[in-house]
Amino acid sequence: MGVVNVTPDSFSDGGVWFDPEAAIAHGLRLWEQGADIIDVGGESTRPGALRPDEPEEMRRILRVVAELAGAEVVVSIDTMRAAVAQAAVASGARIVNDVSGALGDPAMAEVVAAAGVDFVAMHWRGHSVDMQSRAHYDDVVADVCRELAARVAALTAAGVAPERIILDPGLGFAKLPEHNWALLRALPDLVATGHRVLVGSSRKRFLGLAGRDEQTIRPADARDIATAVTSAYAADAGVWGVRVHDVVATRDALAVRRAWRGESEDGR
Ligand code: PMM
Repeated sequence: MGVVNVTPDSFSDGGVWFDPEAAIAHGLRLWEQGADIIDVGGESTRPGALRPDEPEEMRRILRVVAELAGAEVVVSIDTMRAAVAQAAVASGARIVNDVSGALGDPAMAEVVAAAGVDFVAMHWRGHSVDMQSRAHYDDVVADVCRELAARVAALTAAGVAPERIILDPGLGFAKLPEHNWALLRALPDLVATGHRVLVGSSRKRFLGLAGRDEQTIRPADARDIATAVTSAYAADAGVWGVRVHDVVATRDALAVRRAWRGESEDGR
């Protein structure tokens, strides 16, 4: 899954693809580079971020979704708003990626159930403005698995088919670095739920800190090698997808993994 943030303020690429034309061109480029899905988002979720209002979020994403979908690209819409999800699906999006797991908008589960599309339910504890104050766990793996299971129960009760639900541990969302690493180690537990699993480690701060400290942390634009390594390990753990900014690096990592294992190309 390649990332197209149509935002002025995302932590890793904020502002670069804010112009719709640039965002569309970027999505097409990531698709040509071998992404299987392009994830279009109009709201930054960086720690401390303030939310755009709904008309502004719609304005940012709708043309980008429509043009990419019109070019036969498989598009997911990264939104916490039911109305935005609904409009994006009407414009051709095939997956709704909700970092709040349908907690952010009480209408989301019903909209997704009615649309009959895939739904990414990410682990989330509250909006970005103060989410890091919620990074408290007894046992991060058990707590995240339990809170995700509660989302699955709520979604299926609203009519979402269980096989449509993709689970995501929500790396960096109300998580400290040690929480992210524990969740990555426990990916097989999430895979064992039988749901498809998506992982979003790309360019996140904890990867900048691997083997470094606060003084020597890799900047966001120097975290793509670290990201690609996590893509290969995530594939080993059996995940369905990885959400990344640099598609070429992850495709390379996955090609090396396949060759190492004596597997053939996956056809794209
Ligand atoms: N992370 C971000 C945004 N959307 N969606 C899913 N499913 N999982 C994630 O980990 C995730 C996400 C934040 O990263 P960005 O600002 O680089 O897009």
